[in-house]
Amino acid sequence: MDHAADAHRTDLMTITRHVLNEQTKHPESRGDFTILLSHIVLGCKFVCTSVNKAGLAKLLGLAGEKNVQGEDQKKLDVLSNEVFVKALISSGQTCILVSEEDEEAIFVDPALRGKYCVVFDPLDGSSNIDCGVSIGTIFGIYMVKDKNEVTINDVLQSGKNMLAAGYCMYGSSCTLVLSTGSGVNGFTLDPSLGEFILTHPNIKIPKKGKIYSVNEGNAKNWDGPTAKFVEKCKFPEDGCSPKSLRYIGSMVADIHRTLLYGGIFLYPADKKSPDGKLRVLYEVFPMSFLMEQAGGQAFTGKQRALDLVPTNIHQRSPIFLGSYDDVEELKALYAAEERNA
Ligand code: AFP
Repeated sequence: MDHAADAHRTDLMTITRHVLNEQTKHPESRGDFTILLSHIVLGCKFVCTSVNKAGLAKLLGLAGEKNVQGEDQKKLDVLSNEVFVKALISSGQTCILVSEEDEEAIFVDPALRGKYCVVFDPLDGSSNIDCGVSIGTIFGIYMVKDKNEVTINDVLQSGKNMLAAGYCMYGSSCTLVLSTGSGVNGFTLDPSLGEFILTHPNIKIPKKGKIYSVNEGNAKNWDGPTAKFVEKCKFPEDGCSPKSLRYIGSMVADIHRTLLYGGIFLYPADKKSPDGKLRVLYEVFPMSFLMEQAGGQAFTGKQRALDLVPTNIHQRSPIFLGSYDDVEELKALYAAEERNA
């Protein structure tokens, strides 16, 4: 019997145990973050279960449609939003919530307020639900200075002020990837235990990758540097092999692959959408935070993504993120264009 392997199998590092271990590095902390995270984890487990049985439970389809009992059906993204909003408020640790699903920010009732702001997309990639492609929840966490005097500016901060960020991917397995600012760790849900177990400790993105990931259908509207970069991926000038193209169209799944295998994910500006498509607060920032924590880079075409300061909660930005060297190559093309302008 391999006792070492057996000890490893039976010494389960759950996400809560991991965060409590991290907490011991901050003697001043009182466990508030651990409580908040356990409520986020609960939301992820609920959404995971709902995604898995969506077809059976007839959760698919448009919000407002009636099911066979004549009851109003909630679309999965609407349901997921409700679950996260309620889980976050009931944690007693939040003061402002910004969700992709809600036009306005939610200011938590003062009696239930804590010191954290959570920005999130409860079910990103929802156009993929009906065909069973991986989708996910994305979240970022800020802390307010004074929970009794919160304003919208507490969330309109640059991404580098985030305390933590993560995503949960609902795919062939349910994987939660988290950074609290000291590296990136991945946890997989063990459905029999109902616990997320550390399966991907200290994720580091390869320095250079062999994959590029972009919606090439938009190519006719790209700017010069993006078009040149993608051309170089296909027809490298340095004798290297061309890169492979992989694009799922579900940011969580595309970023998860990029983190693990390396490469670059691009959602550039184009002539039709000068600000790109992806939202700064709950798509660009959390993924950029994770990418930097894993040793990669995130760039908007003009600046480091985490240096952006959004002026509205649903603002969009172009984004390029992935392996350090690949993003560096793209940055050089933008710099060259600026020099020649
Ligand atoms: P949906 O939530 O509408 O499916 O959009 C998904 C998404 O916000 C992000 O997850 C993808 O990376 C991106 O949009 C895909 O956009 P395109 O369909 O324009 O390629």
